[in-house]
Amino acid sequence: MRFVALARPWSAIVLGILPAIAGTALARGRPVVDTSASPHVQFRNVDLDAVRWTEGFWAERFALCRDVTVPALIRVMQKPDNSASFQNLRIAAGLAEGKFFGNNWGDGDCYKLIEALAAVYRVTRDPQLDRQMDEWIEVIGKAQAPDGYISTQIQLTDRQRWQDLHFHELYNMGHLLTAACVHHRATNKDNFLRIARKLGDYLCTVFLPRPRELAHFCFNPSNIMGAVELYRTTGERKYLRLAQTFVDMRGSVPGGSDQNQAKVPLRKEQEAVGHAVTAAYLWCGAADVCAETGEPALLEALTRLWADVTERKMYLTGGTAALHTGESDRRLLKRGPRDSVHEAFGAPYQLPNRTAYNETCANIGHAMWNWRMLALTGDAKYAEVMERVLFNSMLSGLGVEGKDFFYTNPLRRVRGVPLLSNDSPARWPDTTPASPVHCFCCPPNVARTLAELNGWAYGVSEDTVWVHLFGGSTFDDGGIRLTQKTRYPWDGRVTIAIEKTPETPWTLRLRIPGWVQGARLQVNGRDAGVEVRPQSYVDLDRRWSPGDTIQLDLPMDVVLIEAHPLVEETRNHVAVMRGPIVYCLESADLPDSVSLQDVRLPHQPVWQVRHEPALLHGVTVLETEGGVVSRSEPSSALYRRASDGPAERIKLHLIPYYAWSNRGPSDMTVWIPLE
Ligand code: FUB
Ligand code: ZN
Repeated sequence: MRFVALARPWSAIVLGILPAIAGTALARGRPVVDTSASPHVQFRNVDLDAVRWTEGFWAERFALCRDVTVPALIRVMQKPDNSASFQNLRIAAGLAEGKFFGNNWGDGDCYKLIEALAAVYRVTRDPQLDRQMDEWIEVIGKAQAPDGYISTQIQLTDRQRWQDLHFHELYNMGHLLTAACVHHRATNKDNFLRIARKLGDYLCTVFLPRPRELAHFCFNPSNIMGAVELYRTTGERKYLRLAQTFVDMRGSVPGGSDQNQAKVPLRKEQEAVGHAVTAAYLWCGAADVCAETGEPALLEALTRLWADVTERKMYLTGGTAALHTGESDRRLLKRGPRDSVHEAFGAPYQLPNRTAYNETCANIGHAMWNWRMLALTGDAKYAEVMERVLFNSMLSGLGVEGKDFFYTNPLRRVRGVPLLSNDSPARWPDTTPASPVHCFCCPPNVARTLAELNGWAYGVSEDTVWVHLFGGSTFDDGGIRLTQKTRYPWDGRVTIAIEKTPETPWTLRLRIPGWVQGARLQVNGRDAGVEVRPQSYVDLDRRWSPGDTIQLDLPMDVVLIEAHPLVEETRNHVAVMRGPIVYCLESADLPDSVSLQDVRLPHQPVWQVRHEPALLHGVTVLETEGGVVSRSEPSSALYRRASDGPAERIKLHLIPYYAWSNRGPSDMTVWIPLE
């Protein structure tokens, strides 16, 4: 059977009607990650404008991103004293006077913002965004060296090219390549893509010969994703070879470090170690390569690492970096000393709450990787993790007002206890120059993710439309149009109406989340007659008619979660989830006289579930009764006689974890001790 929407450019290419023409800037597919011609994926991502959020949770976040986050970032990232600033590119372009300011990866963060603008523009067609992008692209073009190189932290200082991987040249360049491809797909313009090709050609001359001294080059490898996307946009296979080369070279000679996954070649790696952002970007890039080549060894390595992360090293929120600093803890690899690591995976089951690092970028990278693994395998377990991150550890990086940001995302906060590196007592606002963390990588990363998320929600394969994410939306690929209505994640009812359909049969493939019990699926008011298993995709295969409706009911019970007993920090604690949302207890919801440390949860709480539209931009809160322990001895004692148990009963009011720290400085905990 042929896929129904043959008019789309991607299907034409898949079917060989529209050959990819080497050397031309052919706008092939228009998704953010363009798998439209990738031979080794189970579904193809959809065009950015094929899906619109219409109402509800993700529509509200897209609007917040469009109306608040993106304008705030445009303003702050033009300030010369921001640690990621377009000013460096202006100086390199000869359009401004001054010295390089900021961190080594600021250019990359500017390109991420352009990517966010392009994705918003694809939906809104706001000419002001188009003009803003053109203005920046002109500057970037002028800043680019005649041979294609561009990285202002080198060009504006006395540093030489390719001397130190920590200078982040390839990180910056990788984000340029990706942003240029997304810009091209969003605008159909070539101005940024021309710069990207010139850069890609330069990188081919440097890296395709595989110079041994550059084996581990690049601390944070966004360049792999960028090179694959450039291949997908242009059809030029040398860019795919470039991406493969980056994967092959890393760890290929002695001297690399676990800190950035350069000690062991990826195909041989058994354990997730080191910096959680560099890991996620490496694995995303490798998954992109795999989508083009289908190489089994690469897929096996990624599958192995995914199991190590999700079975032993991931937080309940989907956050992935336990350590601010530490050592790479290897239980399987016996050779060599352990390496110092920071912002990194911990040992198996080492998941501290108050000192968790969980950088917003690492969490986003983890979601991006799971989205790619989902495409490679079609296995719902990856969508599960992707959604866990999106609702919890990605969104916690952004304040509910849309313009303040967390860099680290711990699962507990206790005021008065010293903060660790890059923690901040509250989200830092867009009005300060990257203070207090001097790093601006996370804000534009959140912005581009929210701007592009409509492109993650659905997928298409032959005669099949996949629904990965629930949210009020329309899907329209030319041949099929459907409307999804839901209040998810606050309510588990999802209604899909078929509005336009070909006369031939096709399959609607719906994701059933892993947390659900007793899901029901109906078509036109009658039981769909298919097995609805948690953590799977269920197929509705039939000849559809306009007006057909599908109703999926996902009961949203409040569930107590416990961790594996080897997670020391959560022994005898539970966390609370409802649907995909992880909840927390925040001091703002406790009487002043009660310390959050003293609160206990009963073993079988009775929950009241209430939606509060005016609280924290609209959240569903959970209420129950809990206990507060009394202290007969001073609470400052390191060790003391255990209390007899809770003395006082109080009402506990839990909010979604992502919404904490929006009501002033507070204590917060996800894991709560049991009575
Ligand atoms: O490597 C570039 C950025 O710096 C990463 O996104 C952050 O983790 C920080 O290390
Ligand atoms: Zn970051």
